[in-house]
Amino acid sequence: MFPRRRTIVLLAAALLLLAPWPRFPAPTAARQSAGLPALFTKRDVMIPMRDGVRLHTEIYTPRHPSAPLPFLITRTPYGLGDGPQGYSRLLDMYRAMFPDGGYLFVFQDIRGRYGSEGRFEMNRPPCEPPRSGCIDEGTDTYDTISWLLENVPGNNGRAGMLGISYGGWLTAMALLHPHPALKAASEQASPADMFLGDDFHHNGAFRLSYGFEYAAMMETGKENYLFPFDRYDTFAWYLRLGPLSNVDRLYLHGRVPTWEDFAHHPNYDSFWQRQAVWPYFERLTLTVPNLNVAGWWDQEDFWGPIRIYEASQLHDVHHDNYLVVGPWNHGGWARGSGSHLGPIQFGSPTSEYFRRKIQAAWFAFWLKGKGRLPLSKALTFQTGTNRWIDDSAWPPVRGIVHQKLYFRSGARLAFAPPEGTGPGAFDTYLSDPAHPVPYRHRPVEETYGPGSHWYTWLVEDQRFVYERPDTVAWETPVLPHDVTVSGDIVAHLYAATSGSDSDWVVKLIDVFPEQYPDELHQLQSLEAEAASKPQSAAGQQERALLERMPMSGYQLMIADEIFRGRFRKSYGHPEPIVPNRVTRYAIDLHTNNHTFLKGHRIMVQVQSTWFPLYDRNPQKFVPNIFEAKPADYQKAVQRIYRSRRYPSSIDLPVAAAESPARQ
Ligand code: PG9
Repeated sequence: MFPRRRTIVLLAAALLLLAPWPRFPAPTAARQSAGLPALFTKRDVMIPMRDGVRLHTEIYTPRHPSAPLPFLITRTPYGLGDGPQGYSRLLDMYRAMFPDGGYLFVFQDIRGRYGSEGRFEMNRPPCEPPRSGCIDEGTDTYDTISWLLENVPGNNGRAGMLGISYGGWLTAMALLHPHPALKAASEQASPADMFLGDDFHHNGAFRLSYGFEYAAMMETGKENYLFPFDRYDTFAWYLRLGPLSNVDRLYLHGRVPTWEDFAHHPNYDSFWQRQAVWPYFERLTLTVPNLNVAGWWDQEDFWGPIRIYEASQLHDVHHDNYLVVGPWNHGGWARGSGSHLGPIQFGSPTSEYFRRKIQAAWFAFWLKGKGRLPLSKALTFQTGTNRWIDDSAWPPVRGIVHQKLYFRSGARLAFAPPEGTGPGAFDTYLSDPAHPVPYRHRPVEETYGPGSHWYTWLVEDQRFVYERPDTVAWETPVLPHDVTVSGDIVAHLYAATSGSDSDWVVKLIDVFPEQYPDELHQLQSLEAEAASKPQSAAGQQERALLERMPMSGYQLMIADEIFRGRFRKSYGHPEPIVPNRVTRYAIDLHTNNHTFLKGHRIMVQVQSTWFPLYDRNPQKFVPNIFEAKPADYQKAVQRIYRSRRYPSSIDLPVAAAESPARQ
């Protein structure tokens, strides 16, 4: 197929699991794992599963334990990423848990990946109901725990499990039929449904660049692999690719199973349904306390952890279901200080806080009987005001009023509905698949390639597409008071297209003041820091970033989503759109906790392409977009209505005290 680039294998794993976004370089591996051999002894074992397959596992035992210890297990498809002393770099993520005596830390390659035997299957569906001879990631975890209890001395008979993303999904799988010794878990950024909301599709729209690059990375060999693009700007590469059928014809030749699944299951059929985890959680009574963790700007799996939390709520009779959401990108809570994401400042080290005060306390409470639970139910970081809020329910119900923010004439947004403008009032644009809207600034580097801006694209300043002819926008006047939005946001679009299929992208944006007061202050303090610590690379890079991306007038996406029109009635049975007929779309913009501060404005942008993250909708209905021909891709005239009869709007859960209705 294509040449392997083993030299970057570890880099990809590190990008996925360990490194902060590449603008701010990670500490070197040597510095990261410094001191670990003095603290732990390492054992490398192959643990047999019930079908005879053996899984490569590393076990780290504290050198001077004062009491029997619980296991803390992380399973991964990305390799254990040995540092220079042969110690897993994953161990470094748990430093906040070392001081109180530590754990018997266990890291395992899953079936078919890196040092483990067996066959890898992407998100292998669970054996449901369990039956003899059937293996899944849950049975592999179960067998691992049984082996550990019998073969590792000094354990206290308890195990905990956590992981991020694929590792979060593996943790979720372990909760369906848990081992009796599994006493605490933390599912972090687990995908919950690859067709509806996570890595591979959102509302049925295919995540082209992610799906293609991830499938190639995982299924070209046993170890991570980066596809050898011949263009640095992959926007240009994907555009030149043409229709999706060219992926197999030119590059993959039917050899990457997950790509074949994408192409042969274009609708929400039993393939995707069996793999989706949220329905299993809807039927489950949780018996293991689980801390679901998500990041507001998670570029991969925000939908999943929220959906698993919501599904687990249905039968949470033992009060075992918890949620933490912070101002993070994918896995951002596990690394760095979390005091900012790209240029967005949070006023405190949110990731360090999570690791020390929440995650470490969570496992110490359940596995060692130490301390107190660090949250009552749902701990969310409210952006804008930049503070943690501990709620007894999520979404919060008390003190919230649901307000509609209407699209109005003159590019305005208002809490009052349109008046007397008749059915015909709309804004219009031409969507051309030959000139799609980029989802992030070009050049669009390879997703996990060196220098990639993938990690922060959700906080990029949206001015780079604002006022493009194929993007429309509406905004409020400058807010005279704070508007806090806590809970679930839904966009209601009344839209028409001249085509017979269409994508609708809705972005809810916080527009910073034109003279952003903090900016000068931030620059001054960074300059002072750089002057006092000339070696401080981070300070210099931040300053450069601030200088390049001034916050004055910044357009920060708070919520966003795409909807593929063919699925408006059913994800299983797509239907053409009637051209030029006004059609109503309800688009879930997910849950949030954000304050649009006094002096800011609220903006909504709508567009019909988001490339190459999402494949281009041909805008002409075809049964399977993976088989669309070049001639199927057509321009379409799009209309977004904002009349009394067709009042497009955004439903916002607004803090009652600040509700515009009460002003
Ligand atoms: N978002 C990645 C992933 C998880 C599960 C399946 C496919 C992709 C990850 O970061 O692990």
